[in-house]
Amino acid sequence: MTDTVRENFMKLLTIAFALGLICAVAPIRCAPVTQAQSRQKPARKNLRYACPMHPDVTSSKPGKCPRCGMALRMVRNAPEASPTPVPETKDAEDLFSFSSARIPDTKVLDQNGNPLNFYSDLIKDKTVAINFIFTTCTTICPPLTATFRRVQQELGKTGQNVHLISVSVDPSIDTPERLHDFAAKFNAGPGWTFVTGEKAEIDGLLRALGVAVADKNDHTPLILIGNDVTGFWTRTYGLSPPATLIKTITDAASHK
Ligand SMILES: [Cu+2]
Repeated sequence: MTDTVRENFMKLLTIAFALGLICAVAPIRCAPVTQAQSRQKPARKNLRYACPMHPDVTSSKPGKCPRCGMALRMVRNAPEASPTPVPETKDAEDLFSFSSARIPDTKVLDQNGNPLNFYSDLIKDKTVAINFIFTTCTTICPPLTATFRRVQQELGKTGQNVHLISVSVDPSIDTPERLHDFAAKFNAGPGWTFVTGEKAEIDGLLRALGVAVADKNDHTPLILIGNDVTGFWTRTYGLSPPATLIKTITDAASHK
C-alpha cells in the first residue's frame, strides 16, 4: 500500500520535474504563452464603454446609457481606479468660453406662436438658463424638463429673476402648439419660454450656441447659463441635481 503511494508520488515528481525541465530548456515555448496571457488580461480589463455625459456609467460591452440613452463610447481605463467623477461646473467653466456676442438675434416662435428675436427678446439684460429638447424625445428630455421645472419652482421661492428657455432641436415637428402642450404637461410657469421656428433658423441658432448635432437623438443634456448684463456664461450638465443647478444659476445671476 505505502509502496504504491510512494511509487505514485515518485511518478508525479518525475512528471513535475520533466515539465519544469521542458520550461527551463525551452523557455521560448513557455514564455510567449505566459506573456500573451498576461498581456491579454489587463487589455480586456482596460477596455470599457462609458457614457459621455455619465462617466460613472460604464459597461464592458457597447450599448446605451440607461440614464440618458446616449451611445456609450469606448474608453481605455489605465488603472482599475474608481470611475472618473462627473465633470462639474468648475471643469466645464475652465474649458468654456462663450459670450453674448455669439448669440444671434434669430427669428423664433414661442409656445404661444408669438414671433420673437432670440437675443433681444429672450437674452438681453437677463440671466437665463437654456436647455435643448424635443417633444417626442423619450430619453433625456422628460427628466431634463422635469429638472427645469424644479429649478423654476425653487428659484421662484428665492425671488430670483431668471428666465428659462427650452429650445427645440426638432423644429419641423415641434410646432408652437406641440411646445405649448409639452410646457403644460411639465407645468412650466411664466418666465419659461419654449422656442421653435423655421428649421434653417433654429439650426443656425443651435450652431451658434455650440449645441448642433446631426441627429436630434444625440443631443446633449447641456444647460447654458448666462448673465447678459455682466457677460458671464457657463454651462453645466442638465441632469445634475436641481440644487446644483440652482447654485450655478444664482452664482451667474449675482456675478459681477
Ligand atoms: Cu431628448
